[in-house]
Amino acid sequence: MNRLGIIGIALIVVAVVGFTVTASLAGPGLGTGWGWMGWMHGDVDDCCGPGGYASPSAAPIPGAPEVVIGATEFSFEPSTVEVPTGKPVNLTLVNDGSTVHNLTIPALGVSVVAGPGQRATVGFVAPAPGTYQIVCTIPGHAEAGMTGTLVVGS
Ligand SMILES: [Cu+2]
Repeated sequence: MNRLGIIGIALIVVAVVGFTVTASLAGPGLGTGWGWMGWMHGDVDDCCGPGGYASPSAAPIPGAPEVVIGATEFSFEPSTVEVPTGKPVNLTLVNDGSTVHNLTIPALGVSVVAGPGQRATVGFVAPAPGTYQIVCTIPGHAEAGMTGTLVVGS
Protein backbone atom coordinates (compact mmCIF):
# COMPACT_ATOMS: atom_id res chain seq x y z
CA MET A 1 0.00 0.00 0.00
CA ASN A 2 1.33 3.45 -0.82
CA ARG A 3 1.62 6.38 1.52
CA LEU A 4 -1.49 8.22 0.31
CA GLY A 5 -3.57 5.10 0.87
CA ILE A 6 -2.43 4.85 4.49
CA ILE A 7 -3.15 8.53 5.13
CA GLY A 8 -6.60 8.14 3.56
CA ILE A 9 -7.49 5.21 5.83
CA ALA A 10 -6.16 7.06 8.86
CA LEU A 11 -8.39 10.04 8.10
CA ILE A 12 -11.44 7.78 7.77
CA VAL A 13 -10.66 6.10 11.10
CA VAL A 14 -10.28 9.49 12.82
CA ALA A 15 -13.57 10.67 11.34
CA VAL A 16 -15.50 7.55 12.42
CA VAL A 17 -14.01 7.50 15.93
CA GLY A 18 -14.63 11.22 16.31
CA PHE A 19 -18.27 10.83 15.30
CA THR A 20 -18.79 7.85 17.64
CA VAL A 21 -17.31 9.67 20.65
CA THR A 22 -19.37 12.79 19.94
CA ALA A 23 -22.55 10.74 19.61
CA SER A 24 -21.99 8.78 22.83
CA LEU A 25 -21.25 11.92 24.83
CA ALA A 26 -24.32 13.70 23.53
CA GLY A 27 -26.64 10.67 23.77
CA PRO A 28 -26.85 9.13 27.25
CA GLY A 29 -25.12 12.09 28.89
CA LEU A 30 -27.73 14.66 27.96
CA GLY A 31 -30.57 12.13 27.97
CA THR A 32 -30.58 10.92 31.58
CA GLY A 33 -27.96 12.90 33.44
CA TRP A 34 -26.25 9.73 34.72
CA GLY A 35 -23.74 9.78 31.91
CA TRP A 36 -22.56 13.22 32.86
CA MET A 37 -22.31 12.40 36.56
CA GLY A 38 -20.28 9.28 35.91
CA TRP A 39 -17.99 11.19 33.61
CA MET A 40 -17.48 13.94 36.20
CA HIS A 41 -16.66 11.47 38.94
CA GLY A 42 -14.04 9.83 36.77
CA ASP A 43 -12.51 13.21 36.04
CA VAL A 44 -12.19 14.09 39.73
CA ASP A 45 -10.59 10.74 40.57
CA ASP A 46 -7.93 11.33 37.94
CA CYS A 47 -6.95 14.65 39.44
CA CYS A 48 -3.49 15.10 40.89
CA GLY A 49 -1.36 17.96 42.07
CA PRO A 50 1.26 19.88 40.10
CA GLY A 51 4.15 17.66 39.13
CA GLY A 52 2.06 14.53 39.42
CA TYR A 53 2.27 13.97 43.17
CA ALA A 54 -0.57 14.12 45.64
CA SER A 55 -0.51 17.35 47.61
CA PRO A 56 -1.52 16.72 51.24
CA SER A 57 -1.53 20.34 52.28
CA ALA A 58 -1.89 21.18 55.94
CA ALA A 59 -2.71 24.71 57.00
CA PRO A 60 -0.20 26.74 59.01
CA ILE A 61 -0.63 26.34 62.77
CA PRO A 62 -1.39 29.66 64.52
CA GLY A 63 1.28 30.59 67.03
CA ALA A 64 3.69 27.80 66.15
CA PRO A 65 7.35 28.68 65.59
CA GLU A 66 8.38 29.02 61.96
CA VAL A 67 11.24 27.21 60.29
CA VAL A 68 12.21 28.74 56.94
CA ILE A 69 13.93 26.83 54.16
CA GLY A 70 14.94 28.46 50.87
CA ALA A 71 14.89 26.64 47.55
CA THR A 72 16.83 27.32 44.36
CA GLU A 73 17.94 25.23 41.38
CA PHE A 74 18.80 22.79 42.85
CA SER A 75 19.28 22.90 46.59
CA PHE A 76 17.68 23.68 49.92
CA GLU A 77 19.23 26.33 52.18
CA PRO A 78 19.74 25.39 54.91
CA SER A 79 19.73 21.74 53.94
CA THR A 80 19.48 20.58 57.55
CA VAL A 81 16.93 21.88 60.05
CA GLU A 82 16.05 20.77 63.54
CA VAL A 83 12.63 20.72 65.18
CA PRO A 84 11.38 19.36 68.51
CA THR A 85 9.28 16.22 68.90
CA GLY A 86 5.57 16.53 69.53
CA LYS A 87 5.35 20.29 69.11
CA PRO A 88 3.61 22.21 66.31
CA VAL A 89 5.94 23.71 63.73
CA ASN A 90 5.29 25.83 60.66
CA LEU A 91 7.61 24.92 57.83
CA THR A 92 7.91 27.69 55.25
CA LEU A 93 9.36 27.10 51.81
CA VAL A 94 10.74 30.26 50.19
CA ASN A 95 11.30 29.66 46.51
CA ASP A 96 14.18 31.87 45.37
CA GLY A 97 14.48 29.89 42.15
CA SER A 98 13.03 30.35 38.71
CA THR A 99 10.85 27.24 38.57
CA VAL A 100 8.32 25.59 40.86
CA HIS A 101 9.72 23.55 43.77
CA ASN A 102 8.30 21.58 46.63
CA LEU A 103 9.56 20.54 50.01
CA THR A 104 8.41 17.06 50.89
CA ILE A 105 9.15 14.89 53.93
CA PRO A 106 7.85 11.53 52.67
CA ALA A 107 8.10 9.70 56.02
CA LEU A 108 5.91 12.32 57.70
CA GLY A 109 3.46 12.94 54.85
CA VAL A 110 4.46 16.61 54.86
CA SER A 111 4.58 18.54 51.58
CA VAL A 112 4.47 22.18 50.55
CA VAL A 113 4.73 23.70 47.05
CA ALA A 114 5.87 27.19 46.05
CA GLY A 115 6.09 28.74 42.61
CA PRO A 116 9.08 30.85 41.58
CA GLY A 117 9.42 33.90 43.83
CA GLN A 118 6.69 32.64 46.13
CA ARG A 119 6.54 31.23 49.66
CA ALA A 120 4.21 28.72 51.23
CA THR A 121 3.80 27.29 54.71
CA VAL A 122 2.74 23.89 56.01
CA GLY A 123 2.02 23.12 59.66
CA PHE A 124 2.92 19.77 61.19
CA VAL A 125 3.88 17.98 64.38
CA ALA A 126 6.86 15.61 64.26
CA PRO A 127 5.70 12.41 65.96
CA ALA A 128 9.00 10.85 66.99
CA PRO A 129 12.70 11.74 67.33
CA GLY A 130 14.85 10.79 64.40
CA THR A 131 16.31 11.88 61.09
CA TYR A 132 13.96 12.33 58.15
CA GLN A 133 14.82 12.94 54.54
CA ILE A 134 13.65 16.13 52.81
CA VAL A 135 13.28 16.09 49.02
CA CYS A 136 11.84 18.06 46.16
CA THR A 137 9.73 15.45 44.37
CA ILE A 138 9.68 17.15 40.98
CA PRO A 139 11.36 14.70 38.59
CA GLY A 140 15.12 15.21 38.47
CA HIS A 141 15.32 17.78 41.27
CA ALA A 142 16.33 15.48 44.13
CA GLU A 143 18.88 13.83 41.85
CA ALA A 144 20.29 17.28 41.04
CA GLY A 145 20.76 18.08 44.73
CA MET A 146 17.40 19.11 46.15
CA THR A 147 17.62 16.98 49.27
CA GLY A 148 17.92 17.83 52.92
CA THR A 149 17.54 16.49 56.41
CA LEU A 150 14.99 17.13 59.12
CA VAL A 151 16.40 16.34 62.53
CA VAL A 152 13.70 15.80 65.11
CA GLY A 153 15.16 16.25 68.55
CA SER A 154 13.78 14.67 71.70
CU1 LIG B 1 12.62 21.35 42.94
